[in-house]
Amino acid sequence: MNTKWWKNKIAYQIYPKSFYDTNGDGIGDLKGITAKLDYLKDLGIDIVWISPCYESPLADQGYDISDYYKIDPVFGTEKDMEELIAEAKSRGISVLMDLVVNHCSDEHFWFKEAVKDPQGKYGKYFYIEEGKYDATKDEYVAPYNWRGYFGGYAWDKLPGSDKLFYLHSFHKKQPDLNWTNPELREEIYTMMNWWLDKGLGGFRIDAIINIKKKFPFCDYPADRPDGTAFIVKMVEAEPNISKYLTEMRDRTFALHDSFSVGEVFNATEKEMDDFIGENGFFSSMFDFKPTICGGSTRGWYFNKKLNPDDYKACIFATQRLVSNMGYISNIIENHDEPRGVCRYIPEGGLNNTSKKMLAATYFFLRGIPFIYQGQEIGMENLPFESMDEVDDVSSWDEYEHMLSEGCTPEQALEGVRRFSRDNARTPFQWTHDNQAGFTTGIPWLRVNPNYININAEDEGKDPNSVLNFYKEMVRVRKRPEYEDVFVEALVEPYLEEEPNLIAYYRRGDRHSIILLANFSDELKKVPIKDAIKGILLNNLNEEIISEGNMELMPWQVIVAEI
Ligand code: TEU
Ligand code: CA
Repeated sequence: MNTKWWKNKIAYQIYPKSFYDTNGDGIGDLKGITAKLDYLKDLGIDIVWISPCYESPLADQGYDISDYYKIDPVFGTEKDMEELIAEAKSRGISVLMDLVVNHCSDEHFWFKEAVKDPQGKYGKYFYIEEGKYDATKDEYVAPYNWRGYFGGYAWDKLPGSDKLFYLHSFHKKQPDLNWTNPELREEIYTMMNWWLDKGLGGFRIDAIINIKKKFPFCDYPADRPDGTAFIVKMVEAEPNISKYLTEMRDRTFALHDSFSVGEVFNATEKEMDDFIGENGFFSSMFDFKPTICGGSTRGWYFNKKLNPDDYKACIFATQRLVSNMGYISNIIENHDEPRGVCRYIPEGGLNNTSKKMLAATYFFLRGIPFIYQGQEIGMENLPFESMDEVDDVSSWDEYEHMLSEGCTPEQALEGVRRFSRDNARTPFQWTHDNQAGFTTGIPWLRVNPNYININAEDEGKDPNSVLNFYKEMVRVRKRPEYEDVFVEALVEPYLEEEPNLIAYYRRGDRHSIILLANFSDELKKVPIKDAIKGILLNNLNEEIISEGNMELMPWQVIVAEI
């Protein structure tokens, strides 16, 4: 069974902690999501991915799960989840949960048992190894020099032992699960099917590439003065992940005709087909090319400021690579990234017109468009005033790293302002009332002070708002008679060499379109060879079409039928 029911859908990511709080504790909850389903329906959303809401000590905001079968009380109950799935379904919306199975929490029963008996059944659910004996210190130190995603050694002492270490690619409260163990894999498939049987539409699969490990374990060449090597070097040294992912697909997704979207950073070009081709491991995976672009190993402060041509090169490279082999999922941001409008719109050019332009540019690419909560109202980064306002573990690690690379505290804070994950985690701005209408209490993370101007309620009433532009984009993209062009047709870049212009054709069997986006504050005259049959979308009120040319105003985007 593989009906690809999802290929013409619009998806939306919810970060539950920050979406909508119904009981005044300052933390968003499942009832809050259910309460806002009509808002999502009105926006035209078909698929909702909810970041983790399972039982968790929240060391990494729920990406550390202590019981996969339970909902954390802070978010609600299992019954709330069932209600949410049913209410969504009655509005034609499928719910995806977040599948976090590279690791669990150190407070999970499995890990607690492993600590009690490292040699026993549950010890084999994790990677537990004897440390290296360091004679100068007369103690055991990490067995290998791997550095985790959040900084520091990826190996920590197993509680109660002075010799044994366990592996954690992420936070030390997130021990890696041992995928070589068939018993562990069975547990995971059983759990997935239990949730899928409840009527989930599928899963977003977290950090999945990390389940592959290169054996035998060894040290890797250090890439920081402390002698550590980024753990990704080990992951990338092992080419093969197909055994586990094929098994997972056949034992779970395939049985339910689910939609599955992988968080995959490191797939090579020739692996694309394995991942999202006709018989791929997943239905789709995210395009992270623009996310990764410009990154520096020296830390966020040193990342390149992207210009529109960098962004263009990324999105077109992915479109060429995927072609019609499968469906990529397109994003401008998520809960791990700063707001897309602050990243891809050139400095000084941020306004409602340019926000709409960026939106249309990515939204009409071939693939599944994902909107991250708040993106549709034009939410922006938080202007952090000091590190005291930062909650995220990864931002703290980056901050320290930037200092060690010679940044002043002010420069390191600047890096955090540009890239902190908390930029996208601030509470959703529902209204211009106190705390942006997100909570009646004190929100767990500061509300962006711009909620007075940027909020869903006011934008709903303003025909020229970013929100209403998103609604219009969704309407255009979902017109059933245009499926040949918006779902199937390939993206053909146009005038690719023209600076600050992003333009592409999509030619379907019945309809064809051209998209033109002027990523600059200057007028731009673009030669057009085709007769324009109609304008499907425009972020400004007029279009200037003359003999063989289209004149674009600053930050204008036009989708025209040809
Ligand atoms: O992220 C996986 C990932 O590869 C991270 O390195 C990501 O790039 C990081 O957030 C950068 O700061 C996933 C989740 O999306 C993330 O929220 C979790 O923290 C992580 O897995 C661990 O579960
Ligand atoms: Ca709450």
